Amino acid sequence: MQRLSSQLQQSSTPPELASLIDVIAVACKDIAFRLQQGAMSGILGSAGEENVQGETQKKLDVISNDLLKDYLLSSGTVRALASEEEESIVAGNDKGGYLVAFDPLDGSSNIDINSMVGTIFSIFDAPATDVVSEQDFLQPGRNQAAAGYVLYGPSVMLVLSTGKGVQMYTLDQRIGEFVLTVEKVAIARDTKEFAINMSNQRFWAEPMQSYIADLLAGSDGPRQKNFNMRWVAAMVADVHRILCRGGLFTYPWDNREPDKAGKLRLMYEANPMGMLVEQAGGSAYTDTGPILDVQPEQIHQRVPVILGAANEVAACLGYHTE
Ligand code: AFP
Repeated sequence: MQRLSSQLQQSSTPPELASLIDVIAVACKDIAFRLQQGAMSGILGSAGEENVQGETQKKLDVISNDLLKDYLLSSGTVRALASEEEESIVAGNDKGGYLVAFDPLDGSSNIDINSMVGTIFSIFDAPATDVVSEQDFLQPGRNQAAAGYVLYGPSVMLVLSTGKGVQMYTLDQRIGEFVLTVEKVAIARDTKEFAINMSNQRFWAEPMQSYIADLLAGSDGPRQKNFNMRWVAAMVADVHRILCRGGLFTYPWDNREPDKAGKLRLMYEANPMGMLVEQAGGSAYTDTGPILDVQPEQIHQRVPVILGAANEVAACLGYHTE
């Protein structure tokens, strides 16, 4: 089985980018260990603080954020970083070749019920300028040099794209290394499975209500086939399922907070997942266009998300253009 570092070398990944990805992998192995210790590692429960999103932080949100920051800032490869848990960007090494945006622990409301969570990361080339600012992060996701996530599930998996398709690695606990287990991820164009939080149904815009109603109508309805539904409440786990067996995932705009474009964050959730899904032959859209073409306006910007099987995403978008 090929280890992560040799696979990156073999696929001609720029050495500094390969080194950065390896650092992220090491940091996530450390997070995985603490998660697997559960209650014994004192990581459960709330940290008693709110983050910049106004969300109550779990202890492991704080621990994983601090851990990732330490690893990244001491790697020498990171010019600056942005995190879901940090109000503004954190400057790194002046000579660092990359910018990193990350969600240190996506799905953290699942921690205390021993359900799946993950770390999501997005990597851009550092700017040529002397001084780095938030403005340097505000570039469309199509510019990403790499994107990926680590899913802390029954097995710990690293899923990665450097722009040459999508590969999956599994943590081999015997040697403590990520080894290549899927060389080329491909999402089927059609599906019979969708993921959405149905409890928000009455708050969605009419096109999404109509689209989902037609899925639920099954073989008796206009789609003339039955659909299955899944919702893990961790984007990283729902997207992993789609990369493994297809499907459509959406977290649409809703009118609970009409000024918010959606719940998911562009820079460190929608963009990295959008790169992975597109590189695997799927589609990733907001309700108006490809996620990777969105010009960001601030690092914690939110967007509505519709991603997965290309034909099913097109079918969903069709309700929005009718
Ligand atoms: P948390 O990290 O606060 O648990 O939120 C996870 C998330 O951002 C994303 O990973 C899920 O798809 C989505 O929120 C779940 O949202 P709901 O709890 O509203 O279903």
